[in-house]
Amino acid sequence: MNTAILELREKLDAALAAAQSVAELDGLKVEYLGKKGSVTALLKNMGKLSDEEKKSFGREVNELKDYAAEKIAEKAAALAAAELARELDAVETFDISLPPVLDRGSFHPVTLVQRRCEAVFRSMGFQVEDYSEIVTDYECFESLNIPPFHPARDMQDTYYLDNGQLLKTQTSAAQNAIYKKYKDALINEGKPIKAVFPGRCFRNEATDACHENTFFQMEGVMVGKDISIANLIYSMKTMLSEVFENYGLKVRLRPGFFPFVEPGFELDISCQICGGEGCPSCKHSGWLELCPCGMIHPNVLREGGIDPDVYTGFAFGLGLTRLAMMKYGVKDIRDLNSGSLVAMSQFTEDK
Ligand code: FA5
Repeated sequence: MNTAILELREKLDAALAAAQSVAELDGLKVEYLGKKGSVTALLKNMGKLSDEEKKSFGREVNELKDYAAEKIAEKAAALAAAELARELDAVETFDISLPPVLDRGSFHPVTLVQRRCEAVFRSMGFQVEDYSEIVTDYECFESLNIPPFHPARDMQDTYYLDNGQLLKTQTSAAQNAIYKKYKDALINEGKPIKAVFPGRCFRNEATDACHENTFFQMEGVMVGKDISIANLIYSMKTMLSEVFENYGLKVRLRPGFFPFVEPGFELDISCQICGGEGCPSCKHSGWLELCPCGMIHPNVLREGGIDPDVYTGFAFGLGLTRLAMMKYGVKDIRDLNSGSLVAMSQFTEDK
């Protein structure tokens, strides 16, 4: 074989052995077999050869062309097969005879605790009411004995819409509508008003382990003749004992000021995370402020169309998100809004 042809063939063999990709092979095809490729370039030397030599040189060049085309195609097929094998290895194998795993998801811990509270209150004869998240200033403040510029508004800064409405800061915003809805049955039929209304609340405030700008409360009211603080304490203790399935649960009442109750209280429960010893979730006090409450202020009853000289009532505003923290041992309230499915799907009791 002609030395130049032999050298070129050896060079091609080495390049083919080193090639790792189809792109490299395409490059080799151009380099060897293209119009300006090395095999075609060999033919330029033909002029210097005798007729006899031309014949055998031409044949050897053609053989080299066929050899190059064949070897490049072979290598391309080998690379494609290796690539397919790699892809197949990467695909997870599965056994089609295994039973299917149906992940049905789970309720959010706040939903679980809300449902539980609703069930307890329903069992005590309360209606469960729904209310909007966008409310008027009248609903959220004025009807609750908080006139414009009242200092109590400072503690509940919120998000205002251009039309003057606002994202409700407290579920108390539904109180006035509830009184108006049920007052006729109270006055004409003597049916006490007993309702709870859970809802999402919004406040423009910095977040920490026990504060969020978006959280849930559950409001409750009972209005009738001779409703007293004893009714309030009984209802709260029953609900909390049922939720925590702890009938020796410790609660304490402290005086608390809210313009829409008189007298007003803060109902705290012993911290269920640290057992009352003090931790960041309870601000190291051993108690968690959970449920402000009190006897409904006469002005609020009157604004709802109910005569405070005839009827009395209690109201409470339970912190549902904090209740979920206590119930499920969630140490940081922000975890509840984190959207982490892994964290939230641990609470599957009511799937
Ligand atoms: C109120 O919102 C009153 N409307 C409650 C009320 C109703 C009093 C009826 C009297 C009669 P307060 O701002 O304290 O009160 O909030 C009530 C509960 O909501 C708190 O005890 C707490 O558990 C929860 N809460 C308040 N702010 C936040 C917050 N930023 N993050 C999480 N929970 C909160």
